[in-house]
Amino acid sequence: MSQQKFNKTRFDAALTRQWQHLGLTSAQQMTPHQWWQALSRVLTEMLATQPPATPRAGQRHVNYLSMEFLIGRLTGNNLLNLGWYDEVKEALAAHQVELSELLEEEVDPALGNGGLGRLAACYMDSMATVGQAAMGHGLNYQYGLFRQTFDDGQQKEAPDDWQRNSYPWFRHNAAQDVQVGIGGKVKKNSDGSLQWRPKFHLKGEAWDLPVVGYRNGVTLPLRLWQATSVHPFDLTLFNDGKFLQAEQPGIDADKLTKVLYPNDNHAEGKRLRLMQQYFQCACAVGDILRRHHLAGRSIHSLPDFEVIQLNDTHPTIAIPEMLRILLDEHQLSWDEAWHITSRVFAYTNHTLMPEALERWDEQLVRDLLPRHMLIIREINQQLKKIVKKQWPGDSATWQKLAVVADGQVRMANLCVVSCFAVNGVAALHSELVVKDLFPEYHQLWPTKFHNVTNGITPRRWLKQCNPLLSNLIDETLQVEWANDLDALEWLAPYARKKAFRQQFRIIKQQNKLRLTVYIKRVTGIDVNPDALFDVQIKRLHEYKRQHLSLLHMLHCYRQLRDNPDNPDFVPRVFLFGAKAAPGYYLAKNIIYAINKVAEVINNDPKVGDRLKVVFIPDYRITAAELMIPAADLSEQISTAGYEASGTGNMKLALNGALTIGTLDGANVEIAEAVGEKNIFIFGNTVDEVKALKANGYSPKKLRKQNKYLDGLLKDLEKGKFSAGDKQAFDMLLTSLTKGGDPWLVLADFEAYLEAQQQVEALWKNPEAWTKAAILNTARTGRFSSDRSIRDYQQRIWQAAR
Ligand code: T68
Repeated sequence: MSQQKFNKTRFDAALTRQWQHLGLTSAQQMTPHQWWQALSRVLTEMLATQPPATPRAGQRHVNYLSMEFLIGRLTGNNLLNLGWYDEVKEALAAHQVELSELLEEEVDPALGNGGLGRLAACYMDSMATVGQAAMGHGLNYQYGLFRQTFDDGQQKEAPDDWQRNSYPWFRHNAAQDVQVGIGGKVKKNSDGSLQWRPKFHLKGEAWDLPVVGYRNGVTLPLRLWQATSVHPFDLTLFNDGKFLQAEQPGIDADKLTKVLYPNDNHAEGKRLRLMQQYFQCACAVGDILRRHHLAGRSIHSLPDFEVIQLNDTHPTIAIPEMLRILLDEHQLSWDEAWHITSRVFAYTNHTLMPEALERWDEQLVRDLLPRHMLIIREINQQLKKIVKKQWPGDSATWQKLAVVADGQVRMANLCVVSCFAVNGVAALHSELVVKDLFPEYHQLWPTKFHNVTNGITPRRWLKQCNPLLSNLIDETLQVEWANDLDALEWLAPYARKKAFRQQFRIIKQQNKLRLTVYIKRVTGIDVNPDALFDVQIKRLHEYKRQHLSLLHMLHCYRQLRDNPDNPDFVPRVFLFGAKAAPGYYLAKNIIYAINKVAEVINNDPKVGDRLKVVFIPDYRITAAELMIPAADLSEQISTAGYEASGTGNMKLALNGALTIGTLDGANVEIAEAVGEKNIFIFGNTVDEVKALKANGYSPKKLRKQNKYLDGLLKDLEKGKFSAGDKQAFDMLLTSLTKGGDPWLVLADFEAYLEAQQQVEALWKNPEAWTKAAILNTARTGRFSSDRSIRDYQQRIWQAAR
C-alpha cells in the first residue's frame, strides 16, 4: 500500500463540523484543549476510511494479546507516521494556532507499567509499518498507571484519570461488542457433554485506536476492551423506588476495567486481576472466532489464518477459553480441539524471576471459571502421560512440570505445554529460559523454543523525539531510514569527520538545553548543561539497582568534599525517572534515599553546579521523549541474569548515549553491535552471580574489607543525609547488609566505580566521546522493532503450523 495523501478540503470540512458540534460560531472560539480534541477527531475520521490490512499469501493474521499497551501521546506520532505534519501545521497556522503547542494538550494514555507495555506499543507500530495484518487486544483502563509526586522526598500516588471517556482517538465499535460470563456452575447435558452456566454476564465494548503505519497507508486497530453491565440499569428496582440500587449492576461491571495493576515484574494473586485477565481473553477469543466465521471459514482451518501471540502469561486464560468454545460450543473432540488450539497460540516470556511467574489458586480459578478449571485439569492429565513416558517413575520431574500442583495453576507451564512457540526477548534471556527455567520442556520439544530480541520503534524513539538529530541524519544520508534503520550504518564513516562530530555535539547540547528547561519547570533545579548527563530511567526495582547508582552518587560527593578544588572532577548531573509499585516499600525507600541525598548535594555551596541530582517526578513516555535525546550516559546496571532484555538501553544508545552496563539482557547484544570501545561493561556475569550465591556471598565481609564503601554506607546510617534520622533508610541498608544483599550491589560496587572512571576519562576527550556516541547511533539499527517483527514472522508466525 502507499501513503495516503493529505486532503485539505476534507480536513477543513471535518474541522468545521467539530467546532459547529461544540455549538460555537467559529474555530477561534475553541480553547487549546478543544483544538487538540478537534484535530484528533478530524484525523480519526479521515483514517476511518482506510481499508484494513489483509494478510499476504501464506501470512497469518496476528492477534497480539497484552494486558498493557503503553502507547504514549498519539496525535503528534500519528501525524508523523501519516506524513501530514507539515500540511496540518500549515492548515492550523491559518487559524493562528501553533501545532506544537496544541500537541502539549494531550495527556499520556499510561495504560502500562513499563517495558512490557511499551514493547506492545512498539510492536503495533512496527506491524503496521511492515504491513503485517494484525490487531492488538488489551483493556481500556479508566485509570492508567498512578501519577507520582514527591512529598519531602517520599513517593505519593494519585489516580491517573486520563479521560478515556473523551479521548478523541477512540472509536467505539458497537458492532463488535461481546458478552462474557463469569462464575456459576458446570452442568452435564443428557448426551454427557458439559455446559457452563455462568452466574452473571458482562458486556465487553470494543474501543478501537488506530495504529498508523509509517507512510504506507496501513492502519491497524488496537482494540481496548471495556467492561460494562449487560443490563446497566435494573428497571424493576427503579420502579420500586430503589433508585441507587437500580444502578448497581452497571457500577459493578465498571469496576473490572477501572484500574491497571501497578506492579511490574511481580504477580498479584488477586481475584479482580484474574477477572480482568479472563474478561480480556474472552473478548479477544470471541472476536477472533467471530471474524473467522464471518469469513465463511471452517473452524478446523483456524490455525491457517490466525495466530495469537501472548505477551507474557497475563492472557494465558485465552487458551482454555478457546478449548472451551471448541469443545462445548462446536462439539469437537478433545483431540480435535487440542490440535487446533495448540497450533494457534505462541507465548513470549519476559522474566525468570520466581515472584513474577504467575500462579493462581486452583480454588479461585474454579470459583470464577469452573469449566476452564476442568479443562486445565485435562491438559494436566494429558501432559502427565507424556512426562511419565519420558521420565518413568520420576515424580520429582513431574512435580516440576505439572500445570496444576499444590493447589495452584502455573500459567507459564500452561503456556509452554499449549503453545507451538515459546520465545525469550534477548539472546541471553532466551538461553536462560531454556537452560534454567524450562530445561525439561526443552528436552521434550526442542524446536518450540526461540529467541526474538526486543526492539523499539525508530519513529517515536528517534524521528519524533529527536528532530534535530533526525534532520542531521536526513541531510547526511539522503535516504529514508525511519523504516529501514540498518541504513544508519552509513553514518559510521562520518564519526571520523570533525565537522560532523561538531554538528552531532551541538545537537546533543541543544537537546540537553531543552531538558534543562523542563527540569527547571518541574523541579525548580538549575543544572549545568555542560555537565555529563547520567541517566537512569526505568521502573524502580531492586534488580535494576538504582541503589548502585546511589552509592556512586555518594562517592562523587565524597570526592568533591575531600578535594573541593580538584580540577579533574567531571561535572555530572544524575538524572532519575522511576515509579515504584505502591506496595513495594523497599523500592520506595530507595526513592526516598535518592531524594534525600539529592537535597543535601544540591544545596551544598561547596558543590555548586559540578554535581546535581534530579529525580524527575512522574516518569512517563512524554518525559522519556525529552530525557533520552539529552542523555550522555545510559545506566543499564541490573544484576546479570535478571533484566530479560531492557528496551530503554536501545533507545538511549540509538540517540547517542554511551552505555555503562552489566552483561545482562540486550546489553550483551548492544555491546556486540557498538563494539567494546564504545560501551562500558562491568560487573559479575551471570555465571559469576550464580557462583557467588552458591558459595555463600557475604556483604558483611565485603564491607569489612572495603573501608571506603563502609564509610559511604555509614554516612547513610548515621543520618548525614536525613537530618540526623538514623532510621530513614533502614529498609535499604538492611537489605544491603543484614539482608544478604540479594542483588549483589556491594559485590559489583568496585567494578562499577572503575567503569565510571573510564567514563570520565573518555568524557575528558570530547572528540573521542562524540566519535563513540556517533558509532552508537550508527550501529544500533538492528534494535528497530521492525526487525523484531520480521523475526517473529520468520521464526514464529509463518512457521510451525
Ligand atoms: C519487562 N517486563 C522486562 N513487566 O523486565 C524487560 N510484569 O527486561 C523487558 O525488556 C520488557 O519486559 C519487554 O520485554 C515488564 O515490563 C511488567 O511490566 C509486568 C507487568 C505486570 C506483571 C508483571
